Amino acid sequence: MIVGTAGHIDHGKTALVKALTGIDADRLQEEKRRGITIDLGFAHLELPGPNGEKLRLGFVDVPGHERFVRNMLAGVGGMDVVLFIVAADEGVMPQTREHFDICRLLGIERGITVITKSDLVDADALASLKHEVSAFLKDSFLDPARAPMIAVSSKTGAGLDELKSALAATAVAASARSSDSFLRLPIDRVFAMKGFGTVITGTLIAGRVRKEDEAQVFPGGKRLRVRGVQVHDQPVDEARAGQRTALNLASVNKDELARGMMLATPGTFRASDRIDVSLSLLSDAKALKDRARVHFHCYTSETIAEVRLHEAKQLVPGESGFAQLRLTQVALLLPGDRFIIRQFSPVVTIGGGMVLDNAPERKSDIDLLRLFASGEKSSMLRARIARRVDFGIGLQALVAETGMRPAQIGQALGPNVADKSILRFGDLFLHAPNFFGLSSYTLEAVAIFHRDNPLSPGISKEQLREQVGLTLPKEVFAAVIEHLAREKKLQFSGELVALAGRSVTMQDDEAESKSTIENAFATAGLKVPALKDVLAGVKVDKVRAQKIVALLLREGTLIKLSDDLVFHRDALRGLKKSLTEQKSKSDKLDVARFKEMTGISRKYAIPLLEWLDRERVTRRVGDARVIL
Ligand SMILES: Nc1nc2c(ncn2[C@@H]2O[C@H](COP(=O)(O)OP(=O)(O)OP(=O)(O)O)[C@@H](O)[C@H]2O)c(=O)[nH]1
Ligand SMILES: [Mg+2]
Repeated sequence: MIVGTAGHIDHGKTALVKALTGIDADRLQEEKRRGITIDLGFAHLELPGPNGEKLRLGFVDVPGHERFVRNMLAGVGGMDVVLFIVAADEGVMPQTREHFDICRLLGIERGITVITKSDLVDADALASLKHEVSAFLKDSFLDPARAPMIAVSSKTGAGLDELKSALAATAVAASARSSDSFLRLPIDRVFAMKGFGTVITGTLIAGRVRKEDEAQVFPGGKRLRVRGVQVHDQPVDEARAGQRTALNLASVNKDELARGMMLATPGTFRASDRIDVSLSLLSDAKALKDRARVHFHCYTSETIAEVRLHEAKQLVPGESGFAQLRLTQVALLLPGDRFIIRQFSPVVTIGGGMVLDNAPERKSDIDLLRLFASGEKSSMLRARIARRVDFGIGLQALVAETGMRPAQIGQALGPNVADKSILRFGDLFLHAPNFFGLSSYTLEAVAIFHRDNPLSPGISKEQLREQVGLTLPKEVFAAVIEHLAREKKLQFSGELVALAGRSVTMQDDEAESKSTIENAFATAGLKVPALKDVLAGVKVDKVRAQKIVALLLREGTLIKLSDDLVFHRDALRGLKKSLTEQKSKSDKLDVARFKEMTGISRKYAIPLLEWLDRERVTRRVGDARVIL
């Protein structure tokens, strides 16, 4: 669990962390000198839980100064519980409001309101301040009706014990981050350590990381190896979600890494430069115009984004809507990630929201975004499949789009695959209506082919795929034609696809020509006529005559040895048979003896012998052949 501070400058955040943990989270020289926090500070504390268990809490202390809100934003993303701090002598101040807005917009669910410096005011003043703060927090996650409000003094120690037990109870009630999901670690510090090399730190927001693991850093995608893992300055075998984590990394230079990058499970995710989001504007912000530029903050990353509003020309203060953010710098973002936007200039927090889609289509669909926002997993997955229409979507891409584990996806889609509303081919998912649409389109394409090519027994699979759509994934096309074959709508013969039950339809003159050609070769034996002479004698035109020859070749009635040399199947069968019978008499066969035996000319003898070699009836040995 990560406990974080929030609140106005000088309200005693760092002093409180020190009073609770004994650790001074102001680690920079300049911070000590100026007496203010500039960047994130870290501490940790072990507390007895309400049921006697040991709670290990990591602390992130943030700066209150308005100029360092961006540093505050880099720390707040990993917080599970916030200590919301208001000084008793000052009450609600500008960054009290801004930090409160940020916590709300980020959807932080648990917290404790801590009134600090209670030693500086009397009981009456404290009571009226509590009243003021309660009114301020009304209806929020910190509303005193549901979250504790405790007055403390870091100076005298008053209220600290009460705060510790409230903290233990709150931490136990907060839901733990998932260690079972893929690793994501937003980097908040990078430094080089003598004898160690590059070290990064961050709050592990999801998954786990072990020594010797490989990880990938976004943006950039560089792969690195984890040499060592520490949690709260102690070496450990494994760090888990919700822990402050330091990693010693191999194969990377300090200069290649920076705050804002994210370490993740390798080979799983893609960085995006466009995200569809739900966006809320604070009620005291100015209206947000379509195409406005804003500062975008998510976890430790920040970049400039252009807002494209999906529903209106502007977003009114206090309202929410769907938008696309076009990021200047790509980032690894997943649905459910919360972010903050700040006005381009002057820089103040104006709103925030949630990532809904890291792989938007060219044109975003509001109904789809509404569905994504609802958070219902299996209908969200179905919609992600359906929007890829005929192409379907692979498991890998679904993982990258959702951050869900492959097994989780398989499980969530199980009922849909079972009732065949979603079809699964290997790792590819397709929406059933698209599949059936493709099937009837394919069937139609085959029918059209038959209509245009009555003398052809079928269309080749490759040609059919071109007809249906070359960009279609191979698996989808294969699944479609196999499905149609199972349904007995298509039949295959080798590479050819035909409508089931379909045979070549011939007109009378074509049928007559077919037998003329066949007879010419059947009666010629091995002394075959030239093909063109045979074709010259048929009734049909040249184009149709060629098609009939192609048909005879495909059927196997005629066999082609070279361009103008064609034999009837029976003649070649006879030749093979007589050669096999010759075998016992003499196993050597030269061209002269072959000619004498078959009575054919040299012109035909050579191609025939070569054909016999190919057919493994004979094998060439020097100038002669052996019969096999
Ligand atoms: N009397 C009194 N003084 C306090 C108490 N807590 C903090 N202070 C003083 O208030 C000043 C500011 O305290 P910090 O803890 O640095 O305040 P902060 O909220 O961390 O300030 P930033 O990090 O700069 O936003 C210091 O001089 C503290 O000694 C308290 O409970 N009682
Ligand atoms: Mg401080």
